[in-house]
Amino acid sequence: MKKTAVAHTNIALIKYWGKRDEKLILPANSSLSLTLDQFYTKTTVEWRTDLDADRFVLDGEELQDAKVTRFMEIIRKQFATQQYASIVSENHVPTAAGLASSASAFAALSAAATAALGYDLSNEELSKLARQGSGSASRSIYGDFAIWEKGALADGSDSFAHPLHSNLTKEIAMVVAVVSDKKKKVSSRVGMKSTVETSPFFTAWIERSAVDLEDMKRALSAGDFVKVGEIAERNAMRMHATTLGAEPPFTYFQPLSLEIMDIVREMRHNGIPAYFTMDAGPNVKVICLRKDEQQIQTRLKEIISQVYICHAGEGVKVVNEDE
Ligand code: 2P0
Repeated sequence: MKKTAVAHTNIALIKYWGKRDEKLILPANSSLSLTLDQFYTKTTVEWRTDLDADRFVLDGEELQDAKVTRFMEIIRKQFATQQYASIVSENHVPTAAGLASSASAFAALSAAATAALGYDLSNEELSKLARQGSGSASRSIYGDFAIWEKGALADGSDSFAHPLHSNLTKEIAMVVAVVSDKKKKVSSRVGMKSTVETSPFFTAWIERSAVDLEDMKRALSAGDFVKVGEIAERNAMRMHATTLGAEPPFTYFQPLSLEIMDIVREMRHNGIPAYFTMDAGPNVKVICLRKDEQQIQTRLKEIISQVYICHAGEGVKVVNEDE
């Protein structure tokens, strides 16, 4: 059977940084994200009896991708099939913006692959499965805000995401500033591992991110945007601080990233509630209210050409175009 699914990227307000189990992709800390409406992956999976290996085509190009191959093996084992699949994926992100994400990719692949096998999995089951492709994909199963619970069990059965309600969903925006479209020097997987193994700041990061998460949950349920922004910004800086303590030290900051942070602080000084966050790359995401998004975009466009306004997006969906 052939099925197509669509999943959106998400940006963490409380970051996932560090694994407690590399193989099962179990995180050392819980994380919290906002799914975005602008960037998504659309994936079609067809299980076939005439293939002797999976075929993966991304944006029209046939690829060998170790993460995808490994993930398809997990699916074959879990759902007891011996068939291989044709996987055709499209990333709907601005070309060469460095915004394509493994979160939307593995969320869409999980939904399409299991639907094509005839399963109608719950979001919890999908989240657990997507997590094994890429950790952050566990959160892209849901729209709006989601929390990925780190869980405590060794088999990972309690490590999945769930949605979190906040009345800020309709007011919050993210203005994404594309600093560089170059492939990152240190992938998040490698960066995380190095941080866990060598950074003396990692223990402090884990302790503080638990506190940040509790503070963030309270701020989101109270609808306190300023608190949400402050907590997200400090959490991101704490995550990035761990990389400077790694051996060898590394950073995702580039001069332009720092310049944008200064602009955000300057806008804040001038009365616009705006806060920044960054992931495993130099792009900066400005967390703001919808009413200020245009003004922030205009200001950032003075120094950077690609600036995108995003709002809360939807969770993963199997779409009806294969019947
Ligand atoms: C996050 N990042 O919470 C954090 C913040 C990057 C910085 O999740 O190894 O691609 O596949 O589980 O999910 C990026 O890491 O890593 C990420 P794997 P993933 O969004």
